[in-house]
Amino acid sequence: MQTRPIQLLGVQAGTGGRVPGAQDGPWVLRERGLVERLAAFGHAVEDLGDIPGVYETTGAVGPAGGLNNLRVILQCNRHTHACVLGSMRRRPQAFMLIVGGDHSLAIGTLAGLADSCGRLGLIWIDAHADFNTPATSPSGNIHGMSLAVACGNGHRDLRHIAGRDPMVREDDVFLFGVRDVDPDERENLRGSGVNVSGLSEWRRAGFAAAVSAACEQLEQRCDHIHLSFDIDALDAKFVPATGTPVADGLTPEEAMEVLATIGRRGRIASAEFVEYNPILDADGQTGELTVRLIESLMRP
Ligand SMILES: [Mn+2]
Repeated sequence: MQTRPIQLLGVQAGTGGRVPGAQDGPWVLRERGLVERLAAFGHAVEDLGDIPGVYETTGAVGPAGGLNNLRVILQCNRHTHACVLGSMRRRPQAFMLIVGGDHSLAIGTLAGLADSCGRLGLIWIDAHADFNTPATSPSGNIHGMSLAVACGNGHRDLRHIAGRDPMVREDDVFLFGVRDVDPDERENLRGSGVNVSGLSEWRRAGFAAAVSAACEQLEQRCDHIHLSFDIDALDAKFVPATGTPVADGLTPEEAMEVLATIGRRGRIASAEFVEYNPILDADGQTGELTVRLIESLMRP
């Protein structure tokens, strides 16, 4: 990736999943020198600070739904939407880098991008499809619904954080690395236009080659390309400090090659790295790996 201005935003989303702790991800990644390490590459980093993940919402009106922590997640994503939208308008040439936080935060980032960037192209790398709706989710956890919401399927209040519904066209979404999908979620995915590569299929196609081909398609028809990277795309043994680890995933080397490939193509304009949970990270290994993954994307 060419050296360029970076707008860094932390989102302290921690109530989208079953295991609390991801809300501390942004500040632990900063403690590991994230800002300094990106600046050492020659990027001019503007640190926008963190969007809070917890709000006093007992006075708020509106249904709690069947969704866990819906009100607080709405608040967090509305603020994320406003911050991403404002940042993109103010510095349209800067790279927008978001660190989480659990994957529910993608609703706010994609909402902000959808309202500021024209036609959105999305590369989503994850062990899960995050394509549940309130009707199909076994848990009610919103971090498993964020891609569905962005594609226009899900709770109305979440969808309408953006002025555009859907935020992204299904055929402009490339989902890589999926290997843990709920039964009814699989039906949602089958009926959608999302381009899906399960982990084994992705391996057969070549990790870097397949992602490069997806980028090439998006470059031809989209105005802005965004990467949403869930660290549980990596094999569980390499990322113990994540809320929903899954076996048989990427090795760190494979993940870094994929990220370097996306960075080298040059058209990527924003990215988020999510689901790092420092409370589970006693030895700091997953935190260090997360910073190294970000470095792989951003290295000039
Ligand atoms: Mn995810």
